[in-house]
Amino acid sequence: EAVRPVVISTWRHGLAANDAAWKILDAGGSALDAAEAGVRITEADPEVRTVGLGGRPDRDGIVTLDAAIMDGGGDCGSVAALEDILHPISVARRVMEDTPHVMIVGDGARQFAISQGFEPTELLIDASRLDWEEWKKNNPDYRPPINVENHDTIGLLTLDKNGNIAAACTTSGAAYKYHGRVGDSPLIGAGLYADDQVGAATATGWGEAVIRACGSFLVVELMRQGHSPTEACRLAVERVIEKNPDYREIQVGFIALDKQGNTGGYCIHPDFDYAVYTPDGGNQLVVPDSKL
Ligand code: SD4
Repeated sequence: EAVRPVVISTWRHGLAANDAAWKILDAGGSALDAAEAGVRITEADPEVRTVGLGGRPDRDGIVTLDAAIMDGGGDCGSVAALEDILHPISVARRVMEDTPHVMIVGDGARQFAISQGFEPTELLIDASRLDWEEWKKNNPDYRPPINVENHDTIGLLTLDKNGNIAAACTTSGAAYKYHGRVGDSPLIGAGLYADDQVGAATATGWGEAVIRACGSFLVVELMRQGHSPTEACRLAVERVIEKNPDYREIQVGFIALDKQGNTGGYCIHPDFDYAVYTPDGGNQLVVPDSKL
């Protein structure tokens, strides 16, 4: 018996994103519209210091954003290293729908966004600028920190009343990264993947480790082979561990949704949580099992 609709998203800030996505699904809207609307809440929230407005800058003090969106039919769009635009997820959707391309980066992405009517906005808030100035003082070697806290992307997966699936992922990336660094989040198959035949997955944590394992694609393929969402996430974390000998220093978490509406997640370190919205359970925070 399939459960519909369903929304699942990463971290505690996923609760507010789920609410926005749920409104659309409950009214009969599409998985794709709901995924976009959900993560726009997080992008616009300056209290979330890892996504959109208020996101931590790179080591040069510049906020650069990565985002991607995918529908279960296979269509997808993404932007990376985008500056000055409040809603990168909506720019990613325009790349998907209004260009022959999948991915546009850097200054080209900014120009594309402006040509589509997006207004340039200052994304660096005072609190994030002050943190960065403090970080610079204490890090004369000017290298981004690798640790278990440097994360909190929002990735959000939706299943609509018609059984269609979508995924969205948006982030300011690793704090104090090299200028121009791109993480897993805007890479189709790494930061997210969706397939109406199977389900969808998204990742959070140290993006380099997720990229090495093609993380989200791997989760979906494991579900295709018959694994439950949680088991698929656990096996993908095992693969990440194989490919990243430094895994004790980093966090990686996956969440997944299958086409029947089952959800799950798994991570390396125990500090990860995610939000699930179902017709029976309402909107709830879930703490998954972890490797360590
Ligand atoms: C990245 N996966 O850019 C993202 C980081 C993250 O908040 O989860 N950031 O590596």
